[in-house]
Amino acid sequence: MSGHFHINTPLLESIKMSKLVGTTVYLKMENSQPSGSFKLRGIGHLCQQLAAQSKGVVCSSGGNAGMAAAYVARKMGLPATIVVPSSSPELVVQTLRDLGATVKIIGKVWDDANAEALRLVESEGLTYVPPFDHPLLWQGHSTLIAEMAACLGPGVKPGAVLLSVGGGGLLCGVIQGMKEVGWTDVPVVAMETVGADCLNAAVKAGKVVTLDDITSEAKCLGAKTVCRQAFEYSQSSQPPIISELVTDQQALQAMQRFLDEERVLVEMACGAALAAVYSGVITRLQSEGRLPAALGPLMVIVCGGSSVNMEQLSELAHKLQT
Ligand code: PLV
Repeated sequence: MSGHFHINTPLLESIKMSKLVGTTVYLKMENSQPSGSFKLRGIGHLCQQLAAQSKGVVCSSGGNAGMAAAYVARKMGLPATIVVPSSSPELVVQTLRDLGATVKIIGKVWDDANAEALRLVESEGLTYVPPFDHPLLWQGHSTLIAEMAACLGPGVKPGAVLLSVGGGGLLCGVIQGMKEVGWTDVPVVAMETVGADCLNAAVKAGKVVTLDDITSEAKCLGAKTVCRQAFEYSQSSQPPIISELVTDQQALQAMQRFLDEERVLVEMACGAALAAVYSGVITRLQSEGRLPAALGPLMVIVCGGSSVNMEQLSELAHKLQT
């Protein structure tokens, strides 16, 4: 993937988290991508493949996919229209405008915004940039696993990979990358918040299901239906996927603790993954025998932080009363 837009992000050891779980914890700092999240990997790749001759791109997004699409379009000299739901914070809309995008606020949740984006593809002839459901996105996201493997060195396998799930694009990319580097026996802990739990609901039902509504504050995880490929991966055991939930309160507490201890502000979508460490999900899985007691290094994907600022953080704290 030559001439790409994303950067090779740092892999940092967290002393405090390592102490807490009793194994080395590595943080893959995707929040340090120029657009603020891992989405730049997949969307950069997709746009390079599909949008070179385009008259413009349109992306439906809870925030981060839109920021990545707007960033890439700007670099490619293309106009970008980003459709976000009304649940997206004002700071996201402002960032998108700063990136030169046209912003449309449509509907209550991402699924509503997506219907409008698809309409614009038809009526305006724009190139559709999906936020999570496309093989080119997964191929782009998979590069983060190749980077991790290169950092760990030959022959070193992690104990588990920890990430959060919205529509499942990150999960698909990570699984693809893990297959490529031979980590098919390494479990993936897939985190969602209660109320934005489309993968967990599908795993429980044994089929893809559509949630009635998104009631979690982790709006960037707020897809009502998980993509089919992510569900299919969850049904295979190579690698095994463990789907777990935390509450919004736990995700928020994780954000606050990460800010205090690691000096990095991330958003709720990312707090969901961090909460697996801070709220004891990893140690519970070990005690249940679903993760080995002697766990190898834990790889945590710090997926993003562009949908939050200090004002937003205190609003969340107020709303969730912690
Ligand atoms: N956010 C998507 C989908 O929203 C978006 O439009 O930006 N972590 C962060 C910081 C994210 O922004 C997202 C997705 C995820 C994790 C989950 O990734 P996914 O959707 O590929 O599972 C509705």
